[in-house]
Amino acid sequence: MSDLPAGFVWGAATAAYQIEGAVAEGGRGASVWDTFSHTAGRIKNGDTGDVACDHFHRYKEDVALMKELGLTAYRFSIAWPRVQPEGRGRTNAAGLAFYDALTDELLNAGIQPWPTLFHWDLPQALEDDGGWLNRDTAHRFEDYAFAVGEQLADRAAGFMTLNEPFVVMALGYMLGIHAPGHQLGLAGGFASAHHQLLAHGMAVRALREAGARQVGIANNYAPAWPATDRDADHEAAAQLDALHNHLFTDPLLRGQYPAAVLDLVSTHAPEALNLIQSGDLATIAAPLDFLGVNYYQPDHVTADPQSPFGAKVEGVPGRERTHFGWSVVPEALTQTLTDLKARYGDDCPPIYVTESGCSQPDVLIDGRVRDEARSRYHEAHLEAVAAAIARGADVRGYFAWSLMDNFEWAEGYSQRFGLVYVDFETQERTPKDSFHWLKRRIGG
Ligand code: NCW
Repeated sequence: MSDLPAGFVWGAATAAYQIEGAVAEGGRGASVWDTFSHTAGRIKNGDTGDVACDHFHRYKEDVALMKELGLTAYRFSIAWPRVQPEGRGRTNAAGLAFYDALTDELLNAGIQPWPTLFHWDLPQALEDDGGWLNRDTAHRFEDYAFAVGEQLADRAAGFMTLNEPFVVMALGYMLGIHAPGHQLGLAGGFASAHHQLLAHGMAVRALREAGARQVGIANNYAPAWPATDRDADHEAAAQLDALHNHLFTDPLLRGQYPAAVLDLVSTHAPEALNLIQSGDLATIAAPLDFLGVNYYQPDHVTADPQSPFGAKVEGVPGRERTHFGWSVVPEALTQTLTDLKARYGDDCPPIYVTESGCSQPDVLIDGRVRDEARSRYHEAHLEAVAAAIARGADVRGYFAWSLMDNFEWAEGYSQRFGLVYVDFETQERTPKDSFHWLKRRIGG
């Protein structure tokens, strides 16, 4: 077991729509995920986030579990439609009050609050006006960020603007697997990317104006590994690498889009490039205090001309798989972290692993969940972080995904990622064996 640096942040992460429930309480407006999950055929077993983990009512119990685990930080997201039910204009005092109370509860438990402003639950009212295809959504996000900043900046340890804008683009706007369910190819994909990036830059500005101390983003990264030595697979991997790993980072840290993405868009959707206005990249490149890295598995890539990405991603042969079918490849986390250092050098801010974890086929038997595979997963990925630090990456913390089992988007409740088991019938929480393992690991 390697040592991690002094002051290393030990966290767990969740997201509002995945845990809160109470979708019609406290003046909350509808989000794209309410609409999507209530559309027949979109979510496995017809599940919705209407109740989820009922965290809105049970947050005190959940914070007590975090304290028991020994966390020093908790990453949660704020539901934009709780704060601005119509996505614009008036703020809803009851919505802000919930996050205020959660923040105080965390601080009283000695846990740093790390809020994310957008973890996919766009107000439906904004989607009705085009969502991330509409440049105005970025301006609306700036207003929302300022409102949250005014409320929480005095107490939040680190703000993240967006969670995984790549996944919103890929699954929400290109493949239609996530809300809002669009299949728009590269033209719509790039529009959603540019407007999310612009929203990020504007929100950084707004958060700083409101007094925020540490501001970053939580991006999703995956090293792109060609499945074979064929040239076509190498080319497809390079293209996916640009879309997945560089599109949402080069503009932030270098103030420019990756050349490979510009080439791709100018070939397949040249009109989308007109969305970039002068000054946008300077806004997007607002200095960051940290970079959040969400990591799950590498992209193991085969060329696929049918895909809007030109690539098909499959598991890595010969490797253990999670219940979701994702490959367990800790050394690809080390590579992710050292690749960031190699590409951006001193322009790369300090890194936090803002998500890492696995779903497992957990069962509760006699009050116990024996999820040894999850403990091994986190242990191996913490070792992977230590290896990256030894190679010069400045990694300052690790947030396990997730604190508790929750609504796993298109998979509904069928994929359990938690350190805490949730019985969705009774809402009873049971710490899994991995919870006890992590508690010992944090305790050193
Ligand atoms: S679905 C997803 N997740 C899971 C989710 O629970 C969490 O909210 C997310 O931040 C666990 O962590 C993230 N990620 C989707 C990765 C899919 C990448 C698809 C690439 C298509 C080319």
